[in-house]
Amino acid sequence: MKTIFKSVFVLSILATFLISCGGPSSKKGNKGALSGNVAEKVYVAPGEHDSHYAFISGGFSGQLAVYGLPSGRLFRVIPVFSQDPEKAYGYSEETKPMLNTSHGFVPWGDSHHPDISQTNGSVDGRWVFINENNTPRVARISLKTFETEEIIEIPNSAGNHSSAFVTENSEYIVCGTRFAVPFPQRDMPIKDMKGEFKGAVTFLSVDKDHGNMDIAFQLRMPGFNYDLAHPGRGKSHGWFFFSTYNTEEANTLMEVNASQNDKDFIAAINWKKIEEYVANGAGKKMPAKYAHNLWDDDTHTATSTMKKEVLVIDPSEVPGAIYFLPTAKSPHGCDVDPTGEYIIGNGKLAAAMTVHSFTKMQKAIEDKAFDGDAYGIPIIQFDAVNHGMLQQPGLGPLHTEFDTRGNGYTTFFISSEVVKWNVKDLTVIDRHPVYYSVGHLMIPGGNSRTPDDKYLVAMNKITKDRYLPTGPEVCQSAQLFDISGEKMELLLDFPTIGEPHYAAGCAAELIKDNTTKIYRLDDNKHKYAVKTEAETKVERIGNEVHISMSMIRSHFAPDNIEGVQVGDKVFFHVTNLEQDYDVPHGIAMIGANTSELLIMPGRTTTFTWEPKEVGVWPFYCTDFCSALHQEMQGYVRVSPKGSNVPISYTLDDEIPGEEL
Ligand code: K7E
Ligand code: CUA
Repeated sequence: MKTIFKSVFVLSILATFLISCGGPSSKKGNKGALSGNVAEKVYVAPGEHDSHYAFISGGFSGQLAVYGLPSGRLFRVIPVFSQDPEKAYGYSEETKPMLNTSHGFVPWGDSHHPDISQTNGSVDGRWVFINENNTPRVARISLKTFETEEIIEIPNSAGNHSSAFVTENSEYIVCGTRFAVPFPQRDMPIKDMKGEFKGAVTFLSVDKDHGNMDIAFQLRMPGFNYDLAHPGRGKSHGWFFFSTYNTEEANTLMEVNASQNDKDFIAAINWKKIEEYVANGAGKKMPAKYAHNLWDDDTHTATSTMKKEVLVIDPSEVPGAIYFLPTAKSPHGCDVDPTGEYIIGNGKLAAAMTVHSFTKMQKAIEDKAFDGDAYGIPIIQFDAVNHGMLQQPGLGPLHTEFDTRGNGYTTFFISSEVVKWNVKDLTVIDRHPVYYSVGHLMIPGGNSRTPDDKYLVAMNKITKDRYLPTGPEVCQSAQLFDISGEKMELLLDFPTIGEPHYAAGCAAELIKDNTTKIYRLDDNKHKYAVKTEAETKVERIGNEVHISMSMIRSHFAPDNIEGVQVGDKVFFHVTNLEQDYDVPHGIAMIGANTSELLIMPGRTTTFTWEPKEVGVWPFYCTDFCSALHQEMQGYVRVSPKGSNVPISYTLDDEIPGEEL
């Protein structure tokens, strides 16, 4: 009863705060913050570079946006899980396979947690991984090209939320299901879920050289909701920690251990030990259907392969590899400090935050200091694993990041603040309001042994009066803090695209000198690539017309095409012959139901057009590429179906390649 009362109390506080958006929101702005001194700290002079990259998730936009810090300037939106007509992602024939799933072509996704690949416990700037929550997937984005190179679907999962967090040598990326579901899926009464539904926790392996992902194994965990996760590091490398919530199953657990019923669990998973079990034959291959989509940088084309089975392991097969750590209450974030010693449960509905000790955990396992089990998984006694509680830190803790000086920084959604505290001593050092209802926060190099002690970005759900109004929907926003001193200093507000759930950041040096500037034409192995204008051509195959076209400042070859008929399906395979940095061309065709193409130097891309009316129809370059950009245009003549106008094509009245 007492527990229920407490929950109701906390929930009603939550409701009150949500309605009034109280606390700091009632105070107007923070005008003093932008004194000259502070403005200088975020001022990046024209032509200068920012010192850090920030990759901020787009949430329901499905994408990942790239910002500079400290300026907060938006550089690019990388399309990942959603179609993007600006870049033709998910529209061009080459990129459509990236969005294939076991449910067919899915044009949208919900991206949450980006994480940068790591080597020796530090971010290495090679790839960003990011999860998709709705149709469970994980994507890998190249930090050379800033393009999505791979997407793998996660079977037996539903709401891939505790993902895509990376271990300290990028051995694995994890995916924990947010929703417990029948595993494998089947038709069954929902009311019988208890004990019947399961929670898939999936480990994706990452190829050391190319980053390619594969499902190494999938744990069929009890049917809790696996909300967030972080890897062990340093001394706890080899372990992964997942927060869980789910009231229904918590009620079931009351039978297992009645004294723990106001706590959920952090699941501690020893993946190194599970690797050994797998090497010795643990697990069963189970039928499953999931898409694995891979971009090929030689052919400039993605392929989608439907995979058919997955290695499933039940916890009973791997004794000594999985434990539950009781954690107050309905924890959201599950965070591990840079030393790997402290595991923090951000209990949304708890008055105090749980800090567990890895050293104590190991001792407790050795001593078998257990408090029963949940579905066969030992529950470690709370006092045997708990380092201590951070008392009264704020209301509604969600996420914690760290610096290298022993401090944690936690966001409080309800009291709208970031709180700095000493992780070992469990003392609050500083608190600073944010505007408003903060979710995640990010310190560049977070989720590693070597976070950067300079900046902190708070990602806020509500903006209210912070910016010029834009109708009922106000943009979401991020706030930049300087954390180099004892007190946090608010430096800057900047708007974000979509909902910023989480972000990953690193020093610009790690990335900026490795960036791809062009694609070498000589290396282009696209089936319809042309290396010179002489190779361009137009071919009819039944009712398909394939145009192998080139583009270079400032014309298309060919630029006049005849012999196309109503009812044809016309493929524009277009190669950008430029070999200079930053000279893309675009191409758009009147009435095409796809999008324009934006084609980088040396690359070949395809769109389709199905002309519905006879006439002479123009196409043009969509990217202002030279002083003669407006002249970069051409025509396609469309004749009636069955017409005897032959296929012909020219540039300046000549067939391309002849006497040009
Ligand atoms: Cu927004 Cu990490 Cu999906 Cu918390 S989650 S806020
Ligand atoms: Cu090419 Cu504009």
